[in-house]
Amino acid sequence: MGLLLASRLVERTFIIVKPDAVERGLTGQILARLEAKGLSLVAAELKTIDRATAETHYGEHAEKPFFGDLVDFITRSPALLAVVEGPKETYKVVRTLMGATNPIDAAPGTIRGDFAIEMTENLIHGSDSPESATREIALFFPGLA
Ligand code: IDP
Ligand code: MG
Repeated sequence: MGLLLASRLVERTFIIVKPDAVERGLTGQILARLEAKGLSLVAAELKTIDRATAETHYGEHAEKPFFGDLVDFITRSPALLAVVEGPKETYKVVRTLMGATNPIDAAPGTIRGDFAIEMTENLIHGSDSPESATREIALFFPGLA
């Protein structure tokens, strides 16, 4: 009974260890931080994201001036796509570990604060809400949804 109840508290979110991180050999360190925090890997795949999928994933930014550069960047070489889970508010746990979007503003101790220095190359994506997590997991890991 207790175990059954506990299992319902599991929440999943979606991350991308972006091409810059894979190119720089930071994948292991980034995943290690998420695991050390207490999150578990549910699925992971190293692949080059195709343009259409990138445009869907970043659809909220389609009208922004940096959209073309963002799609070029996220599709330029393999990225590590992954689903992680934790006991609650997993998306928020990941966002806290990531740090601010602009690495200039990201606090020391965060992934972006410690390893990145400029936009757009900020190493990691994490879903920004449970709803975004559901949408993004369905886009990248349809078998899990
Ligand atoms: P997030 O990754 O922290 O959720 P978003 O605002 O969703 O940030 O932006 C998505 C990605 O687009 C960022 O991670 C970054 O790579 C890129 N980006 C965001 N704002 C800018 C900008 O003003 N110039 C260039 N790239 C940007
Ligand atoms: Mg975002």
